[in-house]
Amino acid sequence: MQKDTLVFDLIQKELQRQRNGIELIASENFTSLQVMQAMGSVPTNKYAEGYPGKRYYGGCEVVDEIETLAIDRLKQIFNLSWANVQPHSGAQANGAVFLAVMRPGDKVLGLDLSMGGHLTHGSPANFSGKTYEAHFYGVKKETGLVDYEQLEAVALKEKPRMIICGASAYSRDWDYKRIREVADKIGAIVLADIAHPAGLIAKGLLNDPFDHCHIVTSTTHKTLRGPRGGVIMLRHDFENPWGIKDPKGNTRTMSQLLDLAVFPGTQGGPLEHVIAAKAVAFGEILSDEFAVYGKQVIANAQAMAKAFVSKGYNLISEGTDNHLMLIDLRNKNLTGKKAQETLDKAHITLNKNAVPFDDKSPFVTSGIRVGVPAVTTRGLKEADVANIVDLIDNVLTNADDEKVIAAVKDEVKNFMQQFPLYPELG
Ligand code: DSN
Repeated sequence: MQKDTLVFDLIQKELQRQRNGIELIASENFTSLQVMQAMGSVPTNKYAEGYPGKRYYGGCEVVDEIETLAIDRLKQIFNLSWANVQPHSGAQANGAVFLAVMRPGDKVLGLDLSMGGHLTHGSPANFSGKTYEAHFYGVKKETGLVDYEQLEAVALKEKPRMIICGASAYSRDWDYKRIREVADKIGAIVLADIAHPAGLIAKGLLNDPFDHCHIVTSTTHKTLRGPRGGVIMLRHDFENPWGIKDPKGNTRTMSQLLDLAVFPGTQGGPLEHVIAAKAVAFGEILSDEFAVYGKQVIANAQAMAKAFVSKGYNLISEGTDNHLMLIDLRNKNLTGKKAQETLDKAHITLNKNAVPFDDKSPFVTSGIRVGVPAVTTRGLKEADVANIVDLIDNVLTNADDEKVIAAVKDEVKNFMQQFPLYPELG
């Protein structure tokens, strides 16, 4: 068959875009070449509904080994008793947790999307807000920090079956112990969605949620630097508090409920080529090199935050503990939309983002979210990210000057040539 040049030319074009630009979307990263090679490999041809040793198809002996390796490595990273590596995404992982823990109409309590939360934590636009009764906590206006008093007050009033912690746009660490104490007062399950900071938690650089939160989910492609996908994890398995039994009358444990909720509950055949790539990424995370990466992510984020503050940018919570920062642009007379679009022209990629108590719509927003996992993978250090802040500031203070923007675009391309991306791909 002829090579599909139309598609492969576009893939080549995307490689050049990634090489020539500065990638600051907080949820993106660059996988290793071997993670990508595993993704583009023959397990994609295999149907394997079920779990290792218990499949609905023949010929699963090799993918059983692949999936078992991925599970074992993930268990080693986070010191787990059980893990499911089949969720196709973080949203699928959260969907399966809802199915395992909640019944339609049950109450859930999550961080409000407009305060940094996630769609799957109860947003009315998402299955989680349509199927369940969602309640929210936020951040404090004065500090930008999670309002744990509000969380507790809403939890005690509404008595949700599940409390979710975790965020998409929150730059500070979480007090998981405190959330569990609230949950224990009302018998709620705590789900920690660590999709954003998982790679930093993996190396002990942020608080560990696993002893306090009953269930933990994550994506695998953000700070974990693996293929796009999701996982569900338990450090401690436990009997389901609702006494749900199997047909033989045995009480199902939470791990069994979660396995059933992924397959057959919400997914069919697992993507074994992606699971192979997850196994590769998990192997990389177990290395000492990954700890060096994690520390550099935090050092870069802090250097970048400091550089923004020195140029008069208003950071929510005035800084960061993790890999990202959220910037309120109202004192710069810019919307998030305008900033994103203008920076895009200079090949600096980030996303507009609502800031807490935003007065603009989610399509416009007053802020931008900036993250460093991808540029850190490319080898940038503190001085380099401070230089990026200079470039961003130049674009944003000359947002209607096409000449300045074009000059910055050239500077960006030259600057990033010092940090080769996938040189093996030619
Ligand atoms: N889209 C992800 C992010 O950018 O944070 C969340 O799902």
